[in-house]
Amino acid sequence: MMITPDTDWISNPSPYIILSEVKNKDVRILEVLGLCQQDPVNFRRENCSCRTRDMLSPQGLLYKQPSVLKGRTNVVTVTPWLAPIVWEGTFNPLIVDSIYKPMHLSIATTVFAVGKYVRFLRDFLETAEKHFMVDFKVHYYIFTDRREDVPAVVLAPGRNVTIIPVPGSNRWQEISSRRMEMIQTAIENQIGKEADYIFCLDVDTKFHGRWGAETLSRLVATIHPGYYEHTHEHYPYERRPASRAYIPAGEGDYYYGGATIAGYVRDVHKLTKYCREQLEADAANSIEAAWQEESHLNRYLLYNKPTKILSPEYLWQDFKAKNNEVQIIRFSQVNKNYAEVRPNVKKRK
Ligand code: UD2
Repeated sequence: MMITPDTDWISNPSPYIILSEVKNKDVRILEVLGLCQQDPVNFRRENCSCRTRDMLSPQGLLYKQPSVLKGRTNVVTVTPWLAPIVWEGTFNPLIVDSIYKPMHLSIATTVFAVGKYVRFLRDFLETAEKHFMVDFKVHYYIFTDRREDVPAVVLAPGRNVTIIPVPGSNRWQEISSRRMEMIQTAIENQIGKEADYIFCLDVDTKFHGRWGAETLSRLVATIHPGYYEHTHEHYPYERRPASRAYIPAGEGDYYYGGATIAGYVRDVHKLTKYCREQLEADAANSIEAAWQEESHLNRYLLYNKPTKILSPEYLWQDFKAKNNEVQIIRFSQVNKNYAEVRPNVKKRK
């Protein structure tokens, strides 16, 4: 059975790699073997190949020897399901870059700038060019209803922008939630054919420090800066059983922010599709989860554990004072006048 030049899929079945490569009869054999699932998106083989790449590090690279005994002690750096939690001091950028930069990965980055939020785009893009996935091919997908207000920002070679027109809305909750559906559709139409990884980011933000390949993984979530010191009974989970985002008391890991979701394109596609379906099911029952798509995201991630978690260094809020755990703020939500920028107002968390 001729399937793929590498055999990693056997130990780590990856149906999307297989589907695009094999002839119909091989797909049938794989279905019988339980290795093949149908998916609406025809992901190219090379889009998914990142998982099978070797972690090659060049000979002669000199760096501080990693220790088995010494490391960060004032924060937890691994989850109970053994996913890393990325903090300053847990990775060596030199090693990470030496492994990932030669892979020539394509990184899709979605950002929504609808209505007055278009004003945040310039700072977002300019600071991203300084700090975000520097030296990688980054394709920004800007979803906006104000194409004419998208600023011209000089991008480094290999980086480009596509503007995707979207309708406005008079409810900010709808704009924020609808991102799930629109990202899902954009992956199916375009991003799935182009990118290895995808980052979905809030626009009312700025980068302040390195955000590099240490953030790459299959399914990446970020701990919300407002709740990392709290236990789950204090999380703003959706607590009404009538909502599809419901999380019963007693359950919970971390509270994840809706501002940064990332991973392999196919895994983020699965997540956005799930959230979109749950949002629609809630809407059909005239219910809106406490924090819209973020509530559905938190439910999804409770039962579909992320493979890597970004610490609050990767999602801070400008109004919060820096503290001992957070040695560097890499990405932060700017202070905004909610009453002024939103078409309708709701108190922030
Ligand atoms: C939180 C989340 C956000 C989202 C929201 C709940 C963090 C730090 N932020 O932020 O990701 O989950 O709760 O729905 O975790 N937008 C527009 N135009 C608008 C309104 C929103 O373009 O009029 C877009 C924009 O990209 C913005 C994003 O939607 O960054 C989220 O909206 P927000 O920043 O107003 O939501 P916020 O601050 O409550």
